[in-house]
Amino acid sequence: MAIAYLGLGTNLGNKRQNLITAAALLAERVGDILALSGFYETEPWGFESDHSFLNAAIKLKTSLSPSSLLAFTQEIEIELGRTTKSKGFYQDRVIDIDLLLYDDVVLDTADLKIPHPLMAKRKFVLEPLSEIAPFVVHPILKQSIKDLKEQV
Ligand code: PH2
Ligand code: MG
Ligand code: MG
Repeated sequence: MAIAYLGLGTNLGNKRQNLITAAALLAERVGDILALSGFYETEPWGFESDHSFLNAAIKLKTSLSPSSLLAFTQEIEIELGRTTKSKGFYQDRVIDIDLLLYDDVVLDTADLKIPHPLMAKRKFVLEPLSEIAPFVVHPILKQSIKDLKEQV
């Protein structure tokens, strides 16, 4: 069993419902949800949009490997109506589920990088994550999530 942390974001449709549905499908298919953060309204980061985001973080206990976990999260994104993946630029989306941390695993493949390469730069990730994992240490930066949050 592994402990994984996921970041969820949505800025289209019924955002609250999108997060709740995504969490329910994750609980059904990928493992037990051990913690769910509050929902944070955030401004679009890295692109211009009239639609604000709702962001959250989830702590999950799973027997899936990182790549299987990625496959399940991508399937859930598509089921919830996600049409396009960001390719070089960001776009509005119904749901985005990002794999942030997976135990102390460091992985750098074409399809999947863990920890999420941009997590330490993103307040919309660190704020919900530090609510449920303040003392978890980033396996590359060797700093706690709480400390990282205070630096962005
Ligand atoms: N996700 C992005 C890019 N920008 N901004 C906010 N506020 N929330 C997000 O989830 C988000 C973003 C890429 O996945
Ligand atoms: Mg993302
Ligand atoms: Mg994503």
